[in-house]
Amino acid sequence: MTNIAGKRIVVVGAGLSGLAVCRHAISAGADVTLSDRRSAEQIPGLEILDSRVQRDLGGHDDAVFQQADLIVVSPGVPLTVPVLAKAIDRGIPVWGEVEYASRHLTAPVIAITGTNGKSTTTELVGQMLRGCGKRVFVGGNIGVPLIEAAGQDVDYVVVELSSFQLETIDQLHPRYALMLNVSVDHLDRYPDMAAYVAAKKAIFANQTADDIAVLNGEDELVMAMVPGIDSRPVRFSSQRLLEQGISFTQGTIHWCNKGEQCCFNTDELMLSGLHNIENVMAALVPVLLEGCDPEQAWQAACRFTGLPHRMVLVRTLNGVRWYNDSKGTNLGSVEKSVGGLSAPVTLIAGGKDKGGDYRDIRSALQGRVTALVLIGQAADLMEQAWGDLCPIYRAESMEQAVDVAHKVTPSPGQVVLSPGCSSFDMFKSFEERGERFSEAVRALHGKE
Ligand code: UMA
Ligand code: ADP
Repeated sequence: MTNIAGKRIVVVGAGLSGLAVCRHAISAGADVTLSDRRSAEQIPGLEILDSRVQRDLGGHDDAVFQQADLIVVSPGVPLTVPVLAKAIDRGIPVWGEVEYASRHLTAPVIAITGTNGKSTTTELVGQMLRGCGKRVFVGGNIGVPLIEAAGQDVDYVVVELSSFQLETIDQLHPRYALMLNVSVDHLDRYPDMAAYVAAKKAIFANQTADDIAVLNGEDELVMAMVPGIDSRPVRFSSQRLLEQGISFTQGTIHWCNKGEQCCFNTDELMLSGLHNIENVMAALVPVLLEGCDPEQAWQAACRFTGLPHRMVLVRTLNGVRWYNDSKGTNLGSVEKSVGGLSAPVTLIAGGKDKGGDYRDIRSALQGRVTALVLIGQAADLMEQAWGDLCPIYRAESMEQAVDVAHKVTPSPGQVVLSPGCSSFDMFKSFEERGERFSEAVRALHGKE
């Protein structure tokens, strides 16, 4: 536990993470300044923040940063921001909100990362542990800052970690670190794929031989990390039966660990898709290794219907099924979502470009996607990459995109919003984007 009483702490970013750190640090007796490039009137929730927190708003004041004993940075703030880069050069410690939180936790940490499936797997681990009678905190990138776990009397802390959060850890030490998969994402923040992979790999940095690394045995980029990992690897595979680890073949998940074995019938799951079976397998590993009852854990997995905005069927109208996959924010997730559907599919995609190559998923779209409705900043790049696959339509708003999709999709057929981009060019968040889509779909007239 780190004593921060009397320390000068600068908290950077007044979003969920920054405001939560301010609340914690001020009540722990620190001298706290909140710094944000936005001005006070642009920051929701500032009016109820403790008045003892000093404010450096409408920009980041170099003088404030250079006098800090510790800087705690929000995940959305890159370390290349000049005031931060200068503070790092001068040797001032810069921690992320996750590192700061990890210094105030007492329960063992189960940490989940990967390019896709993090939130689903995090929620599954939480629900399975709770189904087995454990007291659990679930948070991190899933939407609840990790620092909220401080002081909670729980058996486990289950945390979803993004690459942004992993960039700024120092001593975070997960008992279990899950690496689900790695594919192209966030190349608008990282100079190249190697830098993104390195950020992800930091999840294992402080693990020792007593800890567990849960690894996707079929993912080359994940398995390439193994030589640098000191913890015990446990693999999962959706392609072949493993002698040790957890694997899926012919409708059954097999768990084999040091002579202990059990099987689970995946027809009982409400989640669909091979990717979700991978998520369930990864989630089962810490739960089973902690000695929880396999049957109780499995029943909890079977009750889980999935998180909002991940391939949710909004409605069926005139024989057309409308899916909201607004959380499909990178190409790997669009590939999985569209790959699970059969033609004819109208895909609504686009948003804020993250620097990947849209041609990478052409084979998943070809023969399935029969119309594309493009929105947002990435529309031109998508049209260049996919323009020859099917007819392309442009829309200026979500309502217009839904209207076009309604006109061009044959029945029976499917429409899916799986943008492959972040939402920030047109919406506040992926949640707002998904809600606007769902509302527009519900407003369409026709026969259910
Ligand atoms: N800001 C500055 N200076 C800068 C840049 C930003 O002051 O140079 C300020 C902004 O004005 C804003 C604040 O920083 O006021 C926002 O900080 P933030 O983006 O870290 O937002 P939080 O609300 O703290 O949310 C963060 C995560 N956001 C990001 O990583 C971008 C949330 O993940 C997470 O749920 C939350 O912490 C709690 O842990 C969201 C996300 O989009 C869902 N994550 C990415 C993803 O999943 O792809 C990684
Ligand atoms: P994350 O938190 O990593 O963004 P989510 O659990 O929110 O992941 O799922 C987002 C989208 O990613 C889903 O709608 C689905 O299309 C895709 N997805 C989920 N799990 C996986 C997986 N294991 N492998 C590849 N894609 C996945």
